[in-house]
Amino acid sequence: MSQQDRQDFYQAISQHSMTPLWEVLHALVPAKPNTPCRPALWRYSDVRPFLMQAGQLITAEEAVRRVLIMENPALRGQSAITQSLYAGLQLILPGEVAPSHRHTQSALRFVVEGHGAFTAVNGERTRMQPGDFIITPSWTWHDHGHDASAEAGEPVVWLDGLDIPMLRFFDAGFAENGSAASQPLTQAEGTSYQRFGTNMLPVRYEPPFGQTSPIFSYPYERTREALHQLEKNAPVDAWDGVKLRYINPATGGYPMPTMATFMQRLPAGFAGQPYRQTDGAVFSVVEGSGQVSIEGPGGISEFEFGPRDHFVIPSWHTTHLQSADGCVLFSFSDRPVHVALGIHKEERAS
Ligand code: 1HN
Repeated sequence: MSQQDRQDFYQAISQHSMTPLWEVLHALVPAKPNTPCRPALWRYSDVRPFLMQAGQLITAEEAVRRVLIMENPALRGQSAITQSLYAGLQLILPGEVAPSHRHTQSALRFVVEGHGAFTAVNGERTRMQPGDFIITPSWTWHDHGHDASAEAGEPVVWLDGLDIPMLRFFDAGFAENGSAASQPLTQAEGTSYQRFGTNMLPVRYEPPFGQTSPIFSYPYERTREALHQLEKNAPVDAWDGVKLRYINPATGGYPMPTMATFMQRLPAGFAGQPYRQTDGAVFSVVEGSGQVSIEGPGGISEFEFGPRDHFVIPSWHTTHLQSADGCVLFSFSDRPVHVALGIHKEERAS
């Protein structure tokens, strides 16, 4: 058989929508993860002026969600920061409303700057303060607003993390618009936190949001205090510094079925050991500054980061974190899915 015979054969079976496995086998089962994603950094000093310009171009109401999507440079046009995750920066201005809707995609908010905004989830509002981690569970009504006056109020910006590419992959997306711009409120602000957020649960606990955490706002104040005390009083991990994961308090598991969230403090002078993990992760810098080096098939990327910068570490890229002055980093990834499928892998080298 000649090469030409093979090509003719491929052509013939192609007419019947078939293709030979032996030509693609290596690419289908690579020796190690071979993501097309690249490391990338979005400096807030570059991004913020564009966000404020967007605020002049379109209202939150007209846009429905006024967001600048952070696209992985290797996945342009796909609204994806990794193969499975979406990330964007959303702006809401004093007096604005982002109207009520719901969808099967789960969302997380991480507040980047400003005061005066709130979000409502299934009839309860929570205020959004910088550093707060807030959840919109799958298929819950949600709208956002900003109730300060236009003169006194300030812009509020948050990071949106959604599992959009994952649900697109599964063809499992549904969405619906609300009948009113702002949903009716049926619970006092703080009710969920009081019920589920004080290391206690109602006696006859029924999960209000299925597999998603019943707490939908995790205030920064408490997280920050915990990290600072642990840095002073407990051993610091050589790879992560002081790193905690957010939990669903009813299960101890991840706060959402598709996304894990973390907050970590790198002490001043921290020079982290290298690690890699299969779950690509998106970072939001909360306080302080540092450097990250990210090595993958495309070479090494080195980023200097400061407050409100965002960066992405793709799957199985070797990462070192460093900080001369200390810093606090929020991050999220698709780890719960890796763990549920039994394919999560992490390597910590020294
Ligand atoms: C969405 O509902 C929000 O509720 C943000 O703030 C970003 C991106 C795609 C689809 C829905 C929000 C979104 C989104």
